Amino acid sequence: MLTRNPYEPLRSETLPARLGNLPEMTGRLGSAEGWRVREVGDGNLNLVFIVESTIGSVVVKQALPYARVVGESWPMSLDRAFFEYHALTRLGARDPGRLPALHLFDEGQALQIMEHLSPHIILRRGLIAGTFYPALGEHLGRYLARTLFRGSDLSMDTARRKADVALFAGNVELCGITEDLFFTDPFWDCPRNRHTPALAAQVTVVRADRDLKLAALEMKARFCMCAQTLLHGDMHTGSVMVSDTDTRVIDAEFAAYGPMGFDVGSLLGNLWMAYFAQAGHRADDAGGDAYRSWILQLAETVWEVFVAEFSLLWRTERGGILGGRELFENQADPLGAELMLHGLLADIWSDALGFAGIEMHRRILGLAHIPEFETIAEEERRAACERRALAAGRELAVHRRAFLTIAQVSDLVAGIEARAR
Ligand code: SR1
Ligand code: MG
Repeated sequence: MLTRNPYEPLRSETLPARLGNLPEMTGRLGSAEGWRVREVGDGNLNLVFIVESTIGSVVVKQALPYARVVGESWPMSLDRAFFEYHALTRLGARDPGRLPALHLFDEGQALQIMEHLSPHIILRRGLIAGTFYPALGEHLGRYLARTLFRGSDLSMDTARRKADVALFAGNVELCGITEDLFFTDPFWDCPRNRHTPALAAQVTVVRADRDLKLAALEMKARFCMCAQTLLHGDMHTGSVMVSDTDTRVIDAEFAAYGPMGFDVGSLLGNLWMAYFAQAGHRADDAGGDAYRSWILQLAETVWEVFVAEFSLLWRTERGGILGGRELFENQADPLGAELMLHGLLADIWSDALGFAGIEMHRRILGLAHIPEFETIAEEERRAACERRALAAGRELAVHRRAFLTIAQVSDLVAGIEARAR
């Protein structure tokens, strides 16, 4: 049995011998002699292997005892695999079919054997390549509404909710990473940070910007103090896999209880960064306008579908601790419930914009950058794209309560891009 052995990181060469007696592997791939193994992890933390044979394929994901993006000088516990497993089962049940199927979780080896999504690719790569995904906005809007609603007090009873909050409160290491890397590091001269050298002047301005730093700490307070629902916790476009017709959400190891707007804003912020990166990806910007418009439309669809689905769940499924039907519907006052929904959606929206604005700073000025910008080889060109994203991010973070509709955000983003040309 795998679990009786002490933890040891897998290597492509050792994987068949170590996993070759597991029925979860042989049942899908046949005997280990015929397996082909590739390590494909390009995230910041874990090993990811694709294992294929002539009859099937699986993904094997294993946590490392350090942060891969930095190396062994940043030790980490293996606990994140445990939290990812528990998050995967919950999020998968709340929006069935939107996460990969889990075949086996081995806590001792910090290892998961999962469905190999094929022909899917990481959404970031598709956005860099300029690929259109017609159903993506609907899928992601519904996923966000279903998981955030069903993981909250609007759906869960007291006993389940308290047990879950206690369980995920243990994910301290990854929560701590988000607290520092997202909300604090980018706004001071933290040694972990890096930025495109041509942004030096901009960086000085950011770190002296009291209103922006205030917004960062206000959003940090929301993240730390508002245990509203079970979040994915790292809901960026590198945590989404896409094919022409399908969308899957992966990598939930940062799961924690937090404000609903965090997952929504992380995703929207990454879409707006993908928008600003477009000018860096095509020498003559051929087709750039059409693709940029599509990204703005995608962000709008995500939010609009989120609102529609969340409202539907509110009207048809609301129960749990915060159901409140005794006070409204059961007293022939459905308007009261609608007013409560309206207020909650307004709070999620302003939170989402605040988190989006901070995400747009930390991906440019902090430790963990994104391929949308990193793959723009020419420094001045990359810096120009990043400056626009920072300008939009500041507006969103500082003035998050002034944007009443997502169309206003699209106007902001498109206006910054147009003025730069
Ligand atoms: C040390 S981990 C850095 C980042 O990678 C993950 O994907 C999260 O976004 C985290 O902030
Ligand atoms: Mg990840």
